[in-house]
Amino acid sequence: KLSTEDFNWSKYHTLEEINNWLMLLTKTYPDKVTLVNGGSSYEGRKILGVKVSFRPGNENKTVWIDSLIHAREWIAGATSTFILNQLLTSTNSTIRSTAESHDWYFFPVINPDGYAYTHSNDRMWRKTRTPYGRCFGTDPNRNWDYKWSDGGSTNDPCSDVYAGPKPFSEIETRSLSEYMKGVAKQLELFITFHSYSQLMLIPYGHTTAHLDNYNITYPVGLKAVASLAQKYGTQYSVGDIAEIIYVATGSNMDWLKANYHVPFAYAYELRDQGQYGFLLPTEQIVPTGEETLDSIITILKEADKY
Ligand code: ING
Ligand code: ZN
Repeated sequence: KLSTEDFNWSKYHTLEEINNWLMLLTKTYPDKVTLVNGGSSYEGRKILGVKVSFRPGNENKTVWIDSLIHAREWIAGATSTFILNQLLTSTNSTIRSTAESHDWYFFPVINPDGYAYTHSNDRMWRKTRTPYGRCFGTDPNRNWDYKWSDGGSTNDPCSDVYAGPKPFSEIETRSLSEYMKGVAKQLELFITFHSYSQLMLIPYGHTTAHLDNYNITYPVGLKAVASLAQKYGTQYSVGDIAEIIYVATGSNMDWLKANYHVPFAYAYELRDQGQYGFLLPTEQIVPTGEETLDSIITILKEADKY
């Protein structure tokens, strides 16, 4: 019989393994973990997530964590599932109190078709799998309806940063956005995991102008990356998307931040800085998860003051 013990962080898992583990969690922690359906994909898969609440019924400050909007960024999914597991099983008192004083939404694989394709056909696939002429896929992090196609994307369906024929052309982004609308008002913190480069990115991607509460989110980001560095010395930089990597429009983070004013929103570019890139060795999954969780605990310690 399958148990949650059969899932581990010594390897990268397939979509099926991740989804089976999420379903197992709801059976193992029926009063704390609820399976939620965030939407669907072009090829008919579900975008599965879980809601975690240790004090159901209360209106707790809520954290959103998603990953694998880009299929090849495998460490992103391994990190979000690692953190989810720690929140449920850790006996460390700081982790326990952070876990139990918030509600959590986890969506480990928000581009399920692309992720399945990185296992079956092309390890370096990034986009969805919708056919567009002789090419496939839209960049799901260029397809959201805020400043859509306003820089840092293309109208070429063969490009890895194709914005799609129109905003929310992809069922993945359209259906997940509908789900997010329902929970957005409760969110204190939004986190989306990407790889790689070791950066902590703050909205927005269309402009280097600082967002309204940059004077709070930037220093909190600096504290977060300082705590991230403590265990393994991993160095991150913090800044605006447009300032510290490149102009990029149509991301899920910018759409959420612009429409719902979620106080804290960060996109992580996880390990490494290019030595292995998307092919981060499995030995680095656990350390990446640990240091990233440390940074999230720091963010919440600060964010809860506001
Ligand atoms: N980087 C992200 C990308 O979509 C990003 C950076 C994050 C842009 C959040 C906008 C918003 O290009 C990778 N590696 O995918
Ligand atoms: Zn990415």
